[in-house]
Amino acid sequence: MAKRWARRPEGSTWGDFGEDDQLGRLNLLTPEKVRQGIAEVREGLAFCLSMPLDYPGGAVLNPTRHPPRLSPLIRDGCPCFNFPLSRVDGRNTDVLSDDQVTLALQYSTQWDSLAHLGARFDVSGTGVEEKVYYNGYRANEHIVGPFDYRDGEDIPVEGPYGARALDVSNMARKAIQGRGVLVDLKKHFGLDRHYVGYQDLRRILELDRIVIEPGDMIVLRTGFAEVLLEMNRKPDINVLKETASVLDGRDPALLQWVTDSGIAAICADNYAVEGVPAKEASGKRPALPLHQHCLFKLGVPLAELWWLKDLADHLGAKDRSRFLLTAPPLYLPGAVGSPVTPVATV
Ligand code: UVW
Repeated sequence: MAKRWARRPEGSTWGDFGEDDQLGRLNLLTPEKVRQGIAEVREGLAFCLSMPLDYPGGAVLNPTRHPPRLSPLIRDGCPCFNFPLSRVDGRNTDVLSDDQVTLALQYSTQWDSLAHLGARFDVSGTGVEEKVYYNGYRANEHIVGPFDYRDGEDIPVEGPYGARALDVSNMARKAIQGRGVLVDLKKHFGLDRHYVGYQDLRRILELDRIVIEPGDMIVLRTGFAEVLLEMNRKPDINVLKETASVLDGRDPALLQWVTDSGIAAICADNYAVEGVPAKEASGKRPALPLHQHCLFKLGVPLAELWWLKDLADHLGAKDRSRFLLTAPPLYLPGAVGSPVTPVATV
């Protein structure tokens, strides 16, 4: 197959894992890395790292993402909840409930796949920018939505819509398991909003004697989800905007650390891992610089709104940071994001 790109973004990993790679740094979750994760299981305790999926509540954190709507399936015109199967056959003794959900896939505890964010980039080397994603997969050809958004006109595109490459099904098949390393930002910065740059991170890793190796998944506890949970599905956006640490996506040294460290994924308990809005920057620039660096350039998936309090408190009390992390997304072909019920085992 011909390469999809003649030029790759500076500092990217495109092609490093293969011309048609769709996993990015998740390739570093090797059998050896899974064994390293399993070697961290000493107590046999498992922690659920998901919020209830009807949190944050409302459509306040992101006005386009609404809470899940559950409803009974309809069976022979009747809502199938507590449905007596004697209506099908008088001899049946069963009572059946069966349901469905309309769910914004990134509403709550979630993964961003590599199809979540791309960029305009001159992949062909012709001087014309195209809309592309990790490893040169293209908007409208591989990531297909109802419109080809051109400057000045929106051209309808035929469905079916969804991601035909880089979607979460790649991550599900990979089964995302390996060594997680918890970094407790809340312990150092408290619950006030703080943009964490490379110097902050380096200092915390040193102070807490945390060693991160290539292929590890870094898991950042900021305390954001803890404040959110206390709001009991009625989030106060004015408080949340000022709550907890976020990574500073405009810090080039931090982005370089993500590159150099070889981490396979970044997971956090806050809204978007990085600060949204990102710090001011002039000229043409990404609105979500860490997303662009990780999802588009490096192939490092991001995970957000995880529940990390119980794990962080436990590891902190034991002076530990490493654990076995198991976090496959839904095996839902075409989806660009996915709810996840991550499990930490220590
Ligand atoms: C944004 O799109 C702002 O963040 P997320 O990664 O939650 O989708």
